[in-house]
Amino acid sequence: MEMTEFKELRERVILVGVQQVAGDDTEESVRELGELADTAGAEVVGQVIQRRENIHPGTYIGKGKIDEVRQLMWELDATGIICDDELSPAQMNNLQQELDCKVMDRTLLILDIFARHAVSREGKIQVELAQLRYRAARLAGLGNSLSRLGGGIGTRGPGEKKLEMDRRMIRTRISHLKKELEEVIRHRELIRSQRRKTEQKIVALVGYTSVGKSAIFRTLTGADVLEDAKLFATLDTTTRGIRISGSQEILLTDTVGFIRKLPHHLVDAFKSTLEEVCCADILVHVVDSASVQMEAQMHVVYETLRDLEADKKPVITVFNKQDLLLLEEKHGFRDYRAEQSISGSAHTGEGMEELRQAISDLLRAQKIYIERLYSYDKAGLIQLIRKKGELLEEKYQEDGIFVRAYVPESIYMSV
Ligand SMILES: Nc1nc2c(ncn2[C@@H]2O[C@H](COP(=O)(O)OP(=O)(O)OP(=O)(O)O)[C@@H](O)[C@H]2O)c(=O)[nH]1
Ligand SMILES: [Mg+2]
Repeated sequence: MEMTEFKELRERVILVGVQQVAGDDTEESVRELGELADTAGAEVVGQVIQRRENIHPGTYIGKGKIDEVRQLMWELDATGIICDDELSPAQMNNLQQELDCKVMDRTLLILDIFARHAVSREGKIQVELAQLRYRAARLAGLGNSLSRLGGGIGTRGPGEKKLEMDRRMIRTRISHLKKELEEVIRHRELIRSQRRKTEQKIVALVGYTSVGKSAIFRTLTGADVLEDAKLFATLDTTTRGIRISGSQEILLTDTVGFIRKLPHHLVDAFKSTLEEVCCADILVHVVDSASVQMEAQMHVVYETLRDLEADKKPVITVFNKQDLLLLEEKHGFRDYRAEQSISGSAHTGEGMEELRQAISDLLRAQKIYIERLYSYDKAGLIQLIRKKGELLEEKYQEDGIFVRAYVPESIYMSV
């Protein structure tokens, strides 16, 4: 089937969720789904949450609820629904038949947002692959659903490219993308091994989405990375070398925000963008201290870090957005899982110097302090210290060069 250009109508959607346990986080999850829909450019016109013990295997929600949704769609003039969990191909098909409208789910929505935010070649390939796999499994139901509006959520590929719908084309495209991905990964490995040789320390900013990681990255680097109120503004890790204090240099890397209920095959697809987290020496956990969901979000972050097997790394937690708090709310922010807690604001700059200092101190703790006198014919060793360690002082004396420095363990024995 050929996709032609359509003018994009603003979709009017109803959110549909299932609460399996009373008092669980379904409501918060559906609220977040609404934000995701907004990020994807749709208008949320209503919401339906069904309490039932199990998700209906055939239609996601029960028969009675379907009737209720159908009625609501009509009343609110909605163009589609978005379910808060990933629908099976059968559920998508059945709902589509029952409701005769565009049926979407959380995964389709997240993929759509990812598609528009992916920046790097690798990010784009990963997103397109995930989209095509999702699509290939649901071609029948999804095909009807997507042709209904001609465009909108679910039809956008990386770089606003329209997606093709034909099964055979999908297969060819997938195998092509896989080859390209291998190539990109090989290249990245190369760069990474070079980076390891120079012993540069890597500090990664992690945290829930929209907490201000990119804002802090910007403040620390002066770099122009995308900072956006929309969810998932950062899809690819961005890495910059910065001087953290004195002659101490680090690679600072910004990462994509974590989120609850990120579908598992997506976690896999995007692990590569989070690999920076796995090879980091220090994690800076950014928290939105103005959010009522702060604790829950921190929990999701630590769970995700455990999934990534990065939960043993030293953490500095920054309680960001302090500027949004009233004076009496600014008290005792402390994360007991972290080496250090800092209250700050990327916007006012509060706490940023403290953060630099904390990173610097932690890195120093991982290095060994030396005070030595080198004869002039050993000057080459000082060059090595300068390159791999942190030279604090060098004094040219009659009897040689006096050096104070922090050196990494790897060269401690040889200098
Ligand atoms: N008031 C206030 N707003 C902030 C602060 N830091 C970030 N923001 C705002 O919070 C929103 C999200 O900031 P980002 O830096 O894009 O958040 P992020 O954590 O990088 O988000 P993702 O990349 O989507 O994971 C933006 O609208 C920022 O302007 C802060 O210290 N104070
Ligand atoms: Mg960001």
